[in-house]
Amino acid sequence: MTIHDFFEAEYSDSVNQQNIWAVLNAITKAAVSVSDDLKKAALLENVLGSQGGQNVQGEDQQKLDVIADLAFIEAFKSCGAVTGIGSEENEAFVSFDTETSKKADYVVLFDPLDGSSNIDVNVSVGTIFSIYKRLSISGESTDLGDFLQVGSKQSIAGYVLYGTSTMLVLSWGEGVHGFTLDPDTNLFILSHRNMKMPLSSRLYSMNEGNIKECEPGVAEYIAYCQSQENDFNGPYSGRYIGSLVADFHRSLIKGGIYIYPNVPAAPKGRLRLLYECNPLAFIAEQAGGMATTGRKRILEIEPEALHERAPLFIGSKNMVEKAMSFIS
Ligand code: AFP
Repeated sequence: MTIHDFFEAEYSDSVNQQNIWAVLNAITKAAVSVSDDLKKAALLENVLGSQGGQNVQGEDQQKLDVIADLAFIEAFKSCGAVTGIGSEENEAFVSFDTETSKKADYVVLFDPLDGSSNIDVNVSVGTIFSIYKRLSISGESTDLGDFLQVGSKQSIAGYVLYGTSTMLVLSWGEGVHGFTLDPDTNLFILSHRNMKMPLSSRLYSMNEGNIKECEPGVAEYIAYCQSQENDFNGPYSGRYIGSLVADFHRSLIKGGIYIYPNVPAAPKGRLRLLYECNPLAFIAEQAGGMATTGRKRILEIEPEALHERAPLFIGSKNMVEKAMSFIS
């Protein structure tokens, strides 16, 4: 079943169905284009490598960050249902400001190419997105308030994983569903219906290079995972790809916990609340998992800035609860 047919059959809000499908359709189109670019990247000129600049976060921009950003912006702009976007690669939100888009109902926040430092070594990367209903008045330009909504208000959250296959995983608040791109037809086909995250597993995921720098509770939890005195009576396996989407997707399917805590180099965590933590938190909860800062539910944070960061403890419910029990 194609994503379109599944959406038509299962999405229960008939008033908004047509408009929000236009947004999702834009995402599938841009994802196919980015997936193609990634597959051919090493064979094309001017696609691999650094763009030579930094984004608003002070991180090196890869050429593919920019290519993916433009592909998604163009798809959203032309779909007619999006009034503006916020992206990791743009300092301010972008208001589309045509007569049609001023009347459009939705804003989208996204990270066009998460884990892009992994592209040159042929490791999985992803696109993460959040769709919200605008709060501003229809017919006027979108404003910052449309983008600074609490994560629990997301209309649809999801990600595209460009891995051994390209997959789109999403939730509109009625479970989590996964679609695999059929490269022969360029259609996303339902492959994972009603995904559920295992309540626990023996997998933990963290950049352990930071272990001596983080607060004691995090190091104590990792020591617990590595000890003989844990719930499995033996060491867990460590798995860290460095592409959040790929690390999260593994947890969704096999169970596990992913932790990116506060560290001195990133005192509020490294990951961005609005287009990394919130969408994945929404998916995690819909799949029966959990997402917190270590102290507070991610989906209840009132955002204050477009690119704000948050510490993230996400994954299997029992594991996130256990990790939190070590944090004072
Ligand atoms: P990039 O998109 O800039 O490569 O950042 C990737 C990321 O936001 C996330 O996908 C990784 O899990 C995390 O950063 C990796 O950070 P460290 O290199 O500090 O472990």
